Amino acid sequence: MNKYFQKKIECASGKTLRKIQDEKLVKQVQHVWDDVPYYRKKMEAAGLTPDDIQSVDDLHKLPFLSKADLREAYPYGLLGKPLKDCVRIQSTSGTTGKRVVAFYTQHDIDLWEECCARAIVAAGGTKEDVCQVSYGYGLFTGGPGLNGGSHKVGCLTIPTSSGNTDRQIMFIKDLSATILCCTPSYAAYIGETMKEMGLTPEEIPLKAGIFGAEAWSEEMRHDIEKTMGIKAYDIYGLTELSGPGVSFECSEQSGMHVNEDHFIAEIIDPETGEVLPDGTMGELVFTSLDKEAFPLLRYRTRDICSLTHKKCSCGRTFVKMTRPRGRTDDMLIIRGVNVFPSQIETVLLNQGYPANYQIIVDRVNNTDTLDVHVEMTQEMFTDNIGEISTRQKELEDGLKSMLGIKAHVSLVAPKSIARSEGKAVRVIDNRKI
Ligand code: DLL
Repeated sequence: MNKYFQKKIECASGKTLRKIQDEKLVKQVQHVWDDVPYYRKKMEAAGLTPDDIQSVDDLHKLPFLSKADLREAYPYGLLGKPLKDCVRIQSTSGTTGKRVVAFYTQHDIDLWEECCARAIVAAGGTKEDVCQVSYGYGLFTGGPGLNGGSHKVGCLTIPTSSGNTDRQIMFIKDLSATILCCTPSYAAYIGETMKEMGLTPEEIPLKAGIFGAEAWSEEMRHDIEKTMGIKAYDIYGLTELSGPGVSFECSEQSGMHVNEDHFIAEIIDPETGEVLPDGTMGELVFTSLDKEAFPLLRYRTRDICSLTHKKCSCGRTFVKMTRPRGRTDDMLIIRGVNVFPSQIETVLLNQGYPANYQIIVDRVNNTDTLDVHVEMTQEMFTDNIGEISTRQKELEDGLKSMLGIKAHVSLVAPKSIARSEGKAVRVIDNRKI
């Protein structure tokens, strides 16, 4: 049976949704024009006034906003409300430059938590459930977002945050947690540890997982589902737009429904900015329709995916986005060829390896090199050199046919690659150092 947190809106007709978006967009454009001088200047530079935006059909006229704008406007330049009306900030880790600091009014937080509640209910959550939130808490949006969503659904919430894996497993067992929320790489690690403890899927009380915040593959989903005996749902979001819950997966597990009453999604050609049709891969762009404190219009996420309006068996009418295959800034260009870490992961998992790997890119004698360190499972582990080199060759062949370029594979001992409790760091690009 399909369940909804807010059925009326989640299953609204296309016409109703469109009307909501038209009305909210007009209001939001007026809001940024009146209250965000940075945005007003951008609109003026594009020769626009709020009158030019009468409906979603006019969205394409608005200028894009990018991470560079956020950096330039840091920290208050994009604020849409006086600070006295804001109640919280969240922030990104800032590994690639200045942190993004996003501001929230209480209204913004309520809507964000509702989005997360929709995701939890779509994963089968009810007030009978025990929801363990193992995303990091604090400045990162994962913990606070899912925590708030879990409260709204009425689940008993266990706010473990990330880390201390033995304690995570203890709570799952002792308090019979039924839903686990964390990054997919941490879920894989928790699953691996459970297996080592001798726990079978039948002995694990979990029934569902809500995993996101980083790119992961279908193969990784199957592995986690098998180890824990659960159904694993994807969830997407970014700090700039609120956090997790911008989109979420339903029982069909084939892409994530965008909460279209709050966000308009577009796919553009990252080079030209041209809006692309359904089914075409490109850069995801979002317009937030109700954010008061940090309203972003046509924000370029740098995530690569496509959209589909195909009817979904769950009954929701929201457009679906495919799982992001990576980010434009994640994409490695190796000897002129575009390579996404997710493509490498697919080959590894298809050949029975765990998702514990590291990609090392370097430049030697002016030529890019691609080395992939892959962990063997305990069952594969051997000191038979011949067997290892046969395996390495098989992986190199698989990578060649997936990527079109040669990669060098090194098989390494089980447990020799560091595990992640949050977002995994898979790529070391020495060319940038
Ligand atoms: O990662 C918000 C989040 C928390 C989403 C918990 C889901 C669950 P940021 O730290 O700002 O926010 O990072 C946002 O992470 O632009 C994507 O590149 C990536 N990302 C988020 N969810 C997914 C996903 C949170 N399901 C950036 N699949 C985004 C692939 C994802 N990438």
